[in-house]
Amino acid sequence: MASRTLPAVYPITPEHLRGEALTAWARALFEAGASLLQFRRKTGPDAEKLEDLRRLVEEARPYQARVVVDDRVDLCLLAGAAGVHLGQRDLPAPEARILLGKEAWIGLSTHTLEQFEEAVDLPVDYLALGPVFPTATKEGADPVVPPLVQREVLRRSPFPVVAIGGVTARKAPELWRRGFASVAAISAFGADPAAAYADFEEAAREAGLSFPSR
Ligand code: 3NM
Repeated sequence: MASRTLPAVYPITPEHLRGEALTAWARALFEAGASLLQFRRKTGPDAEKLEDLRRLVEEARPYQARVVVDDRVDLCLLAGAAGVHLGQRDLPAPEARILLGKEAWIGLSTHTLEQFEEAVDLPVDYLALGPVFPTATKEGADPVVPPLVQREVLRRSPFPVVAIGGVTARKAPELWRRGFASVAAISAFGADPAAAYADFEEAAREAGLSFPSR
């Protein structure tokens, strides 16, 4: 499905950003050209998550950008977000697909070859594989996926694969060259998202990827 093509860069919201600070952070990314954003919030009240997510979905609309929600199918439905990114302990992808329908984007996190093998027949649009580098952002992150496993997943995956974990604009070209369709990051976009996005864009151009920006 052409409309399901993943952009080369996939920013994820930092945990600490709330309310207007979060909206401003996202707006800077949409302005800079980001067409896909993940809302990730592990802490705090659900009502606050829903309110912030609704604001992000509104913010994305004029840019025709998509907001995907980490873990939470219920919040995705309530906010009219574009899809959900599932972890290994969330609702199974077939059940998420039943609730969200054909049009929704569904991504799934994988961390091992075994998890990848279980994912290949699932009704998902993309897989994430990570961490590809050490990361301090995710609590209880898995061990770094060995390069051999990365290669095997990239060789066999029927879905586009997103690299995650410790990704920076400097490290992104190596990942695109390995065959990752996209790179996802949190801390790389933390402080100055527009400047970070521009760095990724420049790295992509140097790597010979087409990189639409507004
Ligand atoms: N998932 P940063 S690593 C959210 O391995 C997340 O699946 C991971 O943050 C995985 O870009 C990770 O700051 C943290 O390293 C990514």
